[in-house]
Amino acid sequence: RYSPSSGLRIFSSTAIGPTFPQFLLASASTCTSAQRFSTTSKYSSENIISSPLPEITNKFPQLKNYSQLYDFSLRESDQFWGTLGSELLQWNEPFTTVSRHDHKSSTFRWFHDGKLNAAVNCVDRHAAEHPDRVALIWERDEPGHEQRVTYRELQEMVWRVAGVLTESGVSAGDRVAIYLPVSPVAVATMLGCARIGAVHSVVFAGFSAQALASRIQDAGASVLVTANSSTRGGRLIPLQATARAAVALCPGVRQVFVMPHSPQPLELADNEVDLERAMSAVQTAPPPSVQGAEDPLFLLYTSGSTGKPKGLVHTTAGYLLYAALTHRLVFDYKPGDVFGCVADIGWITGHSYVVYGPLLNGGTTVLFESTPVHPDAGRYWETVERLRITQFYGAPTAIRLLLRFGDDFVKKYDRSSLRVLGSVGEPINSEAWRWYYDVVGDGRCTVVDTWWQSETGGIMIHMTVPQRRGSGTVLCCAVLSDSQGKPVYDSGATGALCVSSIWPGIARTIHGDHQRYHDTYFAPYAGLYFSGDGARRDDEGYLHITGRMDDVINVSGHRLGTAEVEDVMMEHPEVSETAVVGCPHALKGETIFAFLVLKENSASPQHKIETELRESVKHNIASYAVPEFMLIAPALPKTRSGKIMRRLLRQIAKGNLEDLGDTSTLADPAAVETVLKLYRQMP
Ligand code: 6R9
Repeated sequence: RYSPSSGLRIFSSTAIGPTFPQFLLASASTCTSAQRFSTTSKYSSENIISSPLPEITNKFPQLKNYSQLYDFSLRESDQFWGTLGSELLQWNEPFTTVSRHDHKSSTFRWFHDGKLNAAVNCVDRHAAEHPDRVALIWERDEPGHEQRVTYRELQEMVWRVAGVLTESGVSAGDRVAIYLPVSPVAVATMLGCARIGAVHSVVFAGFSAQALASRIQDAGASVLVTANSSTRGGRLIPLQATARAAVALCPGVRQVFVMPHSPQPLELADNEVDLERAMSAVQTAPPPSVQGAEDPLFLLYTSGSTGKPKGLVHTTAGYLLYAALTHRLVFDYKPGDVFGCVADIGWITGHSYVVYGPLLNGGTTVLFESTPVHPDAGRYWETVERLRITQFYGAPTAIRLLLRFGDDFVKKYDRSSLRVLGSVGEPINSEAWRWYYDVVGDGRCTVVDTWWQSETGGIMIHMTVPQRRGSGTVLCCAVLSDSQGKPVYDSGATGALCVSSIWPGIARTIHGDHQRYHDTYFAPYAGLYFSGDGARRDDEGYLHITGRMDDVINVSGHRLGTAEVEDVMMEHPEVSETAVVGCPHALKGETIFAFLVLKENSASPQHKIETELRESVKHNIASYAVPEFMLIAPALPKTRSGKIMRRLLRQIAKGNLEDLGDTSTLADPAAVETVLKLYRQMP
């Protein structure tokens, strides 16, 4: 029996770690993994993922099926990862030690005495073997203008960017900020950094100048790479203007490279250089820098539960191995495939499954610059037909949007090239899952829901339909933990979603704040990595993700800390208190509801203040962070110790006005009555 109704589920046999022997789980489960792997249903698929990989099975011939391999990966972790590390990556100096972890200080190291170069692994080794294979297909904003870049061409681009950066004084360990649309030059810049050992920090090109500036400052980047503008969904986005406003706040930036991305002639200020020109002037490519396995490869900022975004640090070999392996396993990648992940490179999904995973595997990857509805709701599927995409990887928010436009936009395009449909970023609801499976995939493709995070580097849990043959699921060990950090295996149990061992792709630290890294991920549950998500185990032992347990909300698959929005609104001179919560939204998954209290002396009309607040959030963070609802009240409900009762506000924002739970700890019950009254008056 399989019901796709509750988002992601995983095989429970995969949901254990080396520290928690399998029998613990088996005792709570009535059905063996062998039975589970053989389950069939309406949603079972003939066209199943056929992993394990030959690379793995050849190395471990004694392992007969996936679940044996999985157990082995936990029991003999170093042997497993060590073999794959030598097999899938090209090393300048081989490693002698697979893992060396210090749990007390949350210091984790993989392959630490090995040496390699990430760009060589992604590009040069493939350019040597199959120079004319297409590495990138740039699907530009306007359909029908795709551009193909072969491995030889990408190699030359990477060399040239590396040359430009070296000539401008960037060297190994320096941070380079990238504020570019999804494009070949963005990929070449990421890898150009990697070639010379510089650390890239890609900032989503939808972020505001303020948000860009704070990320540049936190990273200590001295160079920024941007474009004059870009177009998305037919709309011009003035990147250079935003970049200038950001750089004005960052005295540490000495040079800005501007890619002429749109046809308008470039206008350059003193500190700006035409990137294209600089690239063509490069005479010799700098040699690849031989990097330590644990040298940082990139920084990526993500929201946490406090106001300040965290600069996650991903290091070289472990991240690369994990991205490469999960890309092959989860998506059943085979040579000749055209991999279509439509994420922006500004997010971890773009890093791991637009850029690193597919290129490490010598694959062809699509760079999707447009939106799901430009010029109409058939865009994804028209692109699938034209580019013959074999794996499509997108977000539930887009699927929910598209299904409203009806089936015709899908059916008029040939989707016979597709084998796998992936979902990422948020829970996929039942309606969206069915439509993805039945309509987009014609009931023929494997739908794979993937749970992971910026912190994990790659996919941690994946659920396909129940399969006939044992096939790939997770290579890590997700466990459900109770509040004491004890794993729970009972059906119906809810708890914190944790990981019980250290995998190669985990972010190693938060830039400049290792204590925060330790406190956020390892302090809450001793001996476990805490994801911040909650989960429930069902009768069959599958885990269902129930959502964030902290003050992080998920708007259209974008992570956003409520404190980030509150911090911005508190800057308004007439605001004295704010509480931002998430509330369910049919398309976006969650949307933002802001409760506000104004200062006593506030004299401006409320609608004016609201407009100013919206502008300010857009200006300081990004458009997707702008609250959809605002409620200005004379006071917010607080506990006697003075804490805003967010739980209560979450209920109100959801419209659950009757069942507000225990309000006995409220300092002033009248405050909640007034908030309720105002809520009922909202349009
Ligand atoms: C890859 C990515 C991570 C958070 C994560 C969780 C949510 C991601 C999910 C999912 C339910 C899935 N999330 N995938 N929730 N089902 N398949 O999205 O990284 O931007 O860091 O967000 O997204 O809450 O903790 P990131």
